[in-house]
Amino acid sequence: MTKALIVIDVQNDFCPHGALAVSGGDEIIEGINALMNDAEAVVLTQDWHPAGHSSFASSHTDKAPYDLIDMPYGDQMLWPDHCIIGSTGARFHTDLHRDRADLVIRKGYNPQIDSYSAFFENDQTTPTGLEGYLKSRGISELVMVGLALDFCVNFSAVDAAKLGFDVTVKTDLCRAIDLNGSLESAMSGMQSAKVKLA
Ligand code: VGL
Ligand code: ZN
Repeated sequence: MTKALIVIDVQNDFCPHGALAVSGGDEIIEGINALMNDAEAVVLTQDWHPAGHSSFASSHTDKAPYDLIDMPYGDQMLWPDHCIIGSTGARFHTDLHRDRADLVIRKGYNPQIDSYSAFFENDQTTPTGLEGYLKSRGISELVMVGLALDFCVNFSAVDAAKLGFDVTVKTDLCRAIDLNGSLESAMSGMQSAKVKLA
């Protein structure tokens, strides 16, 4: 089997001092760099939002970060402004060996739709192109790591499993946001989708 390492959103805004800091987000980078040697392909994802993105609480009146709103495609959690295109916060953490990437896939650039998953936007239908890239390279096995375990890693892993990839999430090389039980439901959702948790 040809294997790819998929590194989700190891960006400054998800690391300590970032706009949407995930606790311990920078602790996983050394281990992720080491794993890059074990895969035939390395894909990095980058959360990449225009200013005023619809997933930002600041884009709505009377809303605060972590409120839920109803979007045409379903529930959407609102976030602090983060990963704005071209900003320092959107850059990969400097310790990440980003020069090792075969492909960088950016997501969340559509102002009206958020995109947690590396495969589909949150409408669950608009593809990012990653499936085609991996399948045309003959890649069937994915190892996923990164930030945040309960949001972008979770959505990416479940979509990948539904698309027929053999998916393993290395949870020790992930960190979670863990809001209102989001970590627990992500773990059970990944298990039901036949994602391997290692
Ligand atoms: C993420 C919330 C908003 C993530 C991205 O990378 O998990 N979470 N945008
Ligand atoms: Zn985002």
